[in-house]
Amino acid sequence: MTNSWIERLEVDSLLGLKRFAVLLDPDDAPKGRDLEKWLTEISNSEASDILIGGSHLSHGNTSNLVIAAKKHTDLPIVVFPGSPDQISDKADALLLLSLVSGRNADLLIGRHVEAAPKLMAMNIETVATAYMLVGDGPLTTAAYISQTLPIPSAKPELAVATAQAAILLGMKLVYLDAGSGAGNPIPLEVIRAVRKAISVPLIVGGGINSNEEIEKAWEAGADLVVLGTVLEKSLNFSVLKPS
Ligand code: 1GP
Repeated sequence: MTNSWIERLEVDSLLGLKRFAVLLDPDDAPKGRDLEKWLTEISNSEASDILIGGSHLSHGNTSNLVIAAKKHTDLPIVVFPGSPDQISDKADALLLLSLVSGRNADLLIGRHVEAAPKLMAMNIETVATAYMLVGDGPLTTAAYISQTLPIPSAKPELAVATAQAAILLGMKLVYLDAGSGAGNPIPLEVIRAVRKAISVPLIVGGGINSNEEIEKAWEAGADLVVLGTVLEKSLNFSVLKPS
């Protein structure tokens, strides 16, 4: 029997069972009854997972949102932390992100050293994740906050070499992110090239706004597509329906 979140994603990836996750940003997520209604709607949708976290929080609290969300959904809740203070042992898993597209040592190993003693003392599944920002549109919060340059969209070979290096370093998952609210999603050629080069599960997110874009990302090789901004603005899945 497979129990861990990453094992289930690995199995789905092998079987070609495509998934999508809703990302809740603790700064912008609804509260109280609205949160309850939204989580019920997410649970009744075809969403497979809920991600919680953000690259920059002004007032939101990841741990509190995880606790609130757990009361209203049985979907797996995975922390997508922008910093060690977003760690929560109430979630089902935590993506231990290394920003391998950048050269900011703090986000490659520094924050992990800070977080490791806390994580080791917690009973939470951590998933070593190669987090890659890709894109050349307007500056995203993720690129600004991380003070890193994304991989250029027109250089799939750079994305491939970066993902391969991460796999050789033992990472279990690759997350290609155009950045929250990005003008353009990750180019399909980049998804295809990375998919061909690696066999671990592949997450794709950033700037995905429609069912058509979800399907295209899946067809190109994404196993799990993440939707944040588009649903956060409307709290309604009908915005994803083709017009
Ligand atoms: C951001 O991949 C996620 O890290 C989701 O992006 O908010 O643009 O959907 P959006």
